[in-house]
Amino acid sequence: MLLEPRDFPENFVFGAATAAYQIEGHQAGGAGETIWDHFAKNGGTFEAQDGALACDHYHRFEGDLDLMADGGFDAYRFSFSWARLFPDGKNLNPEGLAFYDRLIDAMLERKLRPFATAYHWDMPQTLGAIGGWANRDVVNHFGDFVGVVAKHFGERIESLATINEPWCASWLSHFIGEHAPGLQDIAVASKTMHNIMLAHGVGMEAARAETTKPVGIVLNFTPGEAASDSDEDQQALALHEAISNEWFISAAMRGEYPAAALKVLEPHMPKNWQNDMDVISAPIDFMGINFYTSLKVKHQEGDFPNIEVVSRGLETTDMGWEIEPAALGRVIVSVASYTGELPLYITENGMAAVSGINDMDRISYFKSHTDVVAACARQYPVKGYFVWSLMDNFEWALGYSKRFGIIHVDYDTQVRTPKDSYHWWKTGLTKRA
Ligand code: IFM
Repeated sequence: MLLEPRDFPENFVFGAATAAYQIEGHQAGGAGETIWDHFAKNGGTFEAQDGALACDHYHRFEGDLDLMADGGFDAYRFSFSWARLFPDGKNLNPEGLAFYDRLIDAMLERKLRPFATAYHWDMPQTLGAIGGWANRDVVNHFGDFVGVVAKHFGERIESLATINEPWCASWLSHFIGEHAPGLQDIAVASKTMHNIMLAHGVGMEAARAETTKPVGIVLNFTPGEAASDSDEDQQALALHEAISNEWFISAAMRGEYPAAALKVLEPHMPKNWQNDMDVISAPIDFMGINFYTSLKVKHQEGDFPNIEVVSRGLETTDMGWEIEPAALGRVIVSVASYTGELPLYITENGMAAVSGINDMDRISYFKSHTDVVAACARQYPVKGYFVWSLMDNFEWALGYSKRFGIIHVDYDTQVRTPKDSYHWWKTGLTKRA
């Protein structure tokens, strides 16, 4: 049941991941209102909770980084808050720059390699108010933000991902309506599905102009299987795959959107979207894979998208997500069929649990998933793995009700307590020395 680092290739990177809005505490340091503050205020989150204080990482990052370094991790995957750096979407906040200077210096002092993400969902509300990702101007503001990040921090970070999980920032937020801004509008959602990928492309250009470090994107994958061989169930599966998984990787790697999804989305997409595909598919240096779960789907009568998720009776996490480690292997094989020799990183993997400090269930989750990663890394260019998450944090629409951390956070006192899973990682990783 132990982590065996010698099962992984030499120089394999082990890290822990977080995201700015989920941990920093947005009330500090002159950050602007984000689309999530706005969404929370309007009842979009559990008990209207928001990221105003979160884990107060803004003031406590040194202790958090000490825990990570002491746990034997090599790298920290973090994100730059857009609304901290550009509170109104347009003007730079020097306090924001100074904060990330301190944070990156503190990582480097501890020999933690900084793996950065530009957009992990904290869009300034001023830009949300003009349509967010449905408005092409916002894409240009995003390019300016990435340019500043790459210019100021570019040579001190290990790599920069433009966008984290574009499916969540587009479909989940504008069609399913679970994430900010909470819309359920196919016309708006279709525009965001394209514009978020254009933002990736524009972000790539802006970053390339300012840094020589690797630049890429982080996608989430939820592979499906069909409930039966019937045409209807197979179609449900094809649509699920096209919208959730293939849309983003196919655009970034091949400059094409999958036909099954395009058929539905195209009537609503921005005019002349085809002209953007070269920008969207400009070469990247790495691909990040976020993986949590897989699904069985069947046809559902009624409204589009006519997909019902059916239980396979597998064990579930506290998110209700079924646990199928082998599906991570299928994702790696499928991603590599698009990316070839490009370095791949498992940029997020982990589980929400109610088990508290003695989180044996989380240890089994990590063990079963890292075994799959180790096996795949013998055949595919998988270069690293990041635990989601370093510590309990603001789980978006579910507020603080779900705990993904390997470190427990008491939100009343901000006391951090490493869980058994933290010690499991530490025992495995420190063997390497
Ligand atoms: O907490 C999120 C993270 O921000 C993005 N990926 C999935 C995690 C768990 O839901």
